Amino acid sequence: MNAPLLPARQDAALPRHDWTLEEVEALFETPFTELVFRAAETHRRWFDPTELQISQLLSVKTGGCPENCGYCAQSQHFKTGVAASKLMDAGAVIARAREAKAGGAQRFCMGAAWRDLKDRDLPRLAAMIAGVKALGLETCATLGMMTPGQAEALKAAGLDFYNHNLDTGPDYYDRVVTTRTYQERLDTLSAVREAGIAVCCGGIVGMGETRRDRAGLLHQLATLPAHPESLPINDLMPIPGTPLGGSEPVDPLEFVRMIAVARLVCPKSVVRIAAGREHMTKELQALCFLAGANSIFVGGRLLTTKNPEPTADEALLADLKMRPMGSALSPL
Ligand code: SAM
Ligand code: DTB
Ligand code: SF4
Repeated sequence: MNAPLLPARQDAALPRHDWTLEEVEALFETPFTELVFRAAETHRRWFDPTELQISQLLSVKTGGCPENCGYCAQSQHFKTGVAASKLMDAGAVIARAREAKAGGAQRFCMGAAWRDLKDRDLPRLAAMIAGVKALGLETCATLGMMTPGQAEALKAAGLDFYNHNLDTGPDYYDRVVTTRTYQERLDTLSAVREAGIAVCCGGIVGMGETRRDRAGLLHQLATLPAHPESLPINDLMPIPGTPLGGSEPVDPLEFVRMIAVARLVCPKSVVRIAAGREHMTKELQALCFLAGANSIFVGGRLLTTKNPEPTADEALLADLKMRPMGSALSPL
């Protein structure tokens, strides 16, 4: 009999697309030290565990969104005090991207509070994307739903990544947002993938969902035809005035479990601690990095909420002796 190509433990780190929900739930039930160890092992199989992918966000069109996502400061359905503004000029966005690059960002993510993309905005978005790309940054956008033709236009402009989150498991989705369906999210993700843009897709914990719902989200991601290149896990930033503004915080160890299971079911994805680092200790973030997280947002602000100050993140990376990774654009 031929010897296996890889020792058994490394075989376990190979990407699979046939996960069952029960298998994903079982990972969540694994004793904590065992789960984190297995996730760390898988992390090392595909990445240098001392490296972090560094992204920075800018809200290029804030507020007034017609969707009713129960967590969001920018929905026009809720009184959150966020003023609506128009789409920024390309030049102003490019200037902010230049600052982000000087601050150490590798990827610049442009977010708009839209239900969907309108063709009339494509020329300005294309100019923005091309200008940011020309600075030597990876480009990412999150602009709501889009059609295959719109995705192709953004790809032609130089878009590297598109962020479009499934947010939670399919069974909990209707409790969070009712103005669009899970299938519409999946359709946009296919348009992004078909256009040759890398997919950034993840979700949020802390919205009152169960562990099964969290497993449901990761099961959806792990059974996509291709795993997302970027997988953001957001810890809910509770926004007063939204239906989820009074949600109970998630146990920090449960957040670590979410990161570890994401690493195990999507082994080659870059897993980001997205929103919520503002409320996390450095010890919790270090545990997340040990459990397989290898990306953060930097820059003091997310879209409408706070992120750690750059000096705090510089200190965090120095304390942990971690450093920025090279491009995360290699195909899965
Ligand atoms: N409108 C577009 C959309 O919904 O796809 C793009 C912007 S939207 C703000 C991007 C993602 O940010 C959401 O899908 C959600 O996962 C995350 N997000 C929004 N508000 C959040 C909050 N208060 N806490 C944590 N994550 C949040
Ligand atoms: C993602 O998963 N998280 C980012 C980005 N993709 C667009 C957004 C976080 C938003 C946090 C709440 C706010 O700042 O309004
Ligand atoms: Fe609009 Fe996106 Fe906020 Fe939902 S998450 S309300 S789609 S900006």
